[in-house]
Formats: sequence, structure tokens, C-alpha cells
Amino acid sequence: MNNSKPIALLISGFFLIAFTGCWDQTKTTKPGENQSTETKSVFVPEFNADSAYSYIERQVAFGPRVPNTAAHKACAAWLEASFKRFTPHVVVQRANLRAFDGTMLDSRNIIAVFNPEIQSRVLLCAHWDSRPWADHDPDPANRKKPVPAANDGGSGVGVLLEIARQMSLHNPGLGVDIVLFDSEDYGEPQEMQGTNEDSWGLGSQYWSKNPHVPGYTARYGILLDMVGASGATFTMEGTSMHFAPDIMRRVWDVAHRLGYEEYFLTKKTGNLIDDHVYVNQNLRIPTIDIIDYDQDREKGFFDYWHTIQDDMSNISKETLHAAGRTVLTVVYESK
Ligand code: AHN
Ligand code: ZN
Repeated sequence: MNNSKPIALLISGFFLIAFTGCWDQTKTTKPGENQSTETKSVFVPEFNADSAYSYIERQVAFGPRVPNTAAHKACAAWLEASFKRFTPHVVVQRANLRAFDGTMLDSRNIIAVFNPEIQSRVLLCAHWDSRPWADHDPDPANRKKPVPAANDGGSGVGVLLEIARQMSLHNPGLGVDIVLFDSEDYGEPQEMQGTNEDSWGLGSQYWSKNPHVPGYTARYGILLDMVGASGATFTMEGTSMHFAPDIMRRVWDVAHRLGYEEYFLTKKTGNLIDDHVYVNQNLRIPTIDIIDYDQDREKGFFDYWHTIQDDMSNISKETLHAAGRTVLTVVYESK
């Protein structure tokens, strides 16, 4: 038997594995060039939603990643090891952070750095911790239980791990920092008439005052929060529009070009307190929040927000694909 066929298959298989993605054509108008447009071709790897989904499953399998628990420590170790498969430059920033109720949270911001030598950088972030109390559960008996946090926590991390994997296979050619914030979701429960706005986002408050590189800056930042529920709607959230309207429009333009207008709504909504607030305020990096939020819905956030039903059954690969492909395209087009 002629054995050149298996070799040819092997070779084409290699190209398939190594070079899946597409060349997209972007028209850019350069300021000061008399409106002349240039078309540039940029390679964007394919975002694998199955992979992102499995990264969420892995996190959820640890149990709720509530600070000061064994599940939290084990997941931190797994996140660090995962990043180390994709880049040699991984930083785990540990800090004891004081919660609104005085509890000291053994917190870890987990950071992956790509192309540390390149000055032109972008920031991608999400929180990885789980809320200790399902205080919005319809059943009062569940409100002291922790949240499985598949969507509110797991989804943004799953998407960013897949983006990290793609960047390890195809160098984006610019600096990228992925920061997974800890202790975002330990905010004051509503029944305590929570008005303590700074009780949320403790990890991002710490990192934005103590970045992993002194004097750290980036051209822009994108925060991913609750990007996995089926039927998600990402609106133009007020804090993002206040600090980073140009970035928001650029991301929404890309999403619409890719056909995701059902997810990325051209609708302005109210201001949220989330990790991007502190990145904007303390580091002055224009940072948007891609978040499943619409104040005209009953809950504002997705249906199972801060309930014990925020589990894998609600995670949609289509939604992960929409969010992940959009962010990956924006990053590669930033070169
Ligand atoms: C408030 O509810 C004040 N902010 C939303 C931040 C958040 C909670 N993101 C995920 N969980
Ligand atoms: Zn939350």
C-alpha cells in the first residue's frame, strides 16, 4: 500500500489544527489622511466555544469558589497552571482584603502576560470568585448557600482562557494582559440595605492600586461579566459609555459585523459598579464592561443571577461564541 496518503493527511491535519481562523478585511480610516481608507488584512484565530464551555465546567466542578474555602484555593491553582500552559509569564498576586463585614479574604488576582516586551498593550479581565450567598434566590432557604457561579464568574474566565489558548497558538503581535480578579462578588447583601458601593470588586480595587507592573498602562480594557447565559443581552452600560465610549462603539461595531446584533444591543443602560470602575478611576485605562444587563428586564441581570441555579444548565455555547469571537477579533485587529 502506498503510504503517502496518510502522510498527506497528517500534514493537512497539521495545517488544519495550526491555522484555523480567518483573514478578515478591515477598513480603517486614518485621521489626518483626508478620509482615505486603507484595507488591511488581519488573521484572527477561530474561537472554540466547546473549549470555553469545558473551562467553565472545570471551574464549576471545584464547587463555589468562595474566598477562604478549599474550592477557591484549588481553583486558583488550576487557573495558574492553565495560564502557564499558554504563556511563561504568569503572576499570582496575593492579598488579604477586608470585606464589608470585616472578614479578611485570602485573595488572589491571577495574571497572564503575553508579549511583555511590547509597549502597545490591551487589557482583558473578568472576576473568578463566586458569591458566598445566593441572596436573590426565590427560595429563602437557599439564600445563605453559595452560588455555583457558572455564568457569574465562570463564563468570563472560560472565554478568557480560550482566548489565552488561541494567543499561545497564534501570536497576536501586541501586548495582552489577562487579569482574573478575585473577591469581586463579596458585596454587601441587599437585605442589609447595601449602599456600600465599594464592597464589590475588592480584587480589582487592589490590582488597580498595585498593578503587577509598576506604572502599568494599556490602550484600552475589556471586562467580561456574565457572558454565558442563553439569550444574553449586552447593552451599552453607562459607566463604560462614560469612561470609554470609543472602545464601546468599536467593540459593538465588530460584534455587528460578525452578525451578533441580537446579543450586542445598541441600547444605553444605567451605570453599574463592577471591576471596570476601578480600572477606569485608578489607572485611567478606558475600560468597558461586556455584561448581560438590561434594566428593563425583571432582574436587570440574567434570570438566575445570585441564585443557586447559576449552573451549567444555563450556559450557552452560542453566547460564549458571540462574546469570545468578538473580543478575539477586536484584539487581533488592534495590532
Ligand atoms: C452590583 O450589583 C452593585 N454590581 C454588579 C457587580 C457584579 C456582581 N457582577 C457580578 N456580580
Ligand atoms: Zn455576582
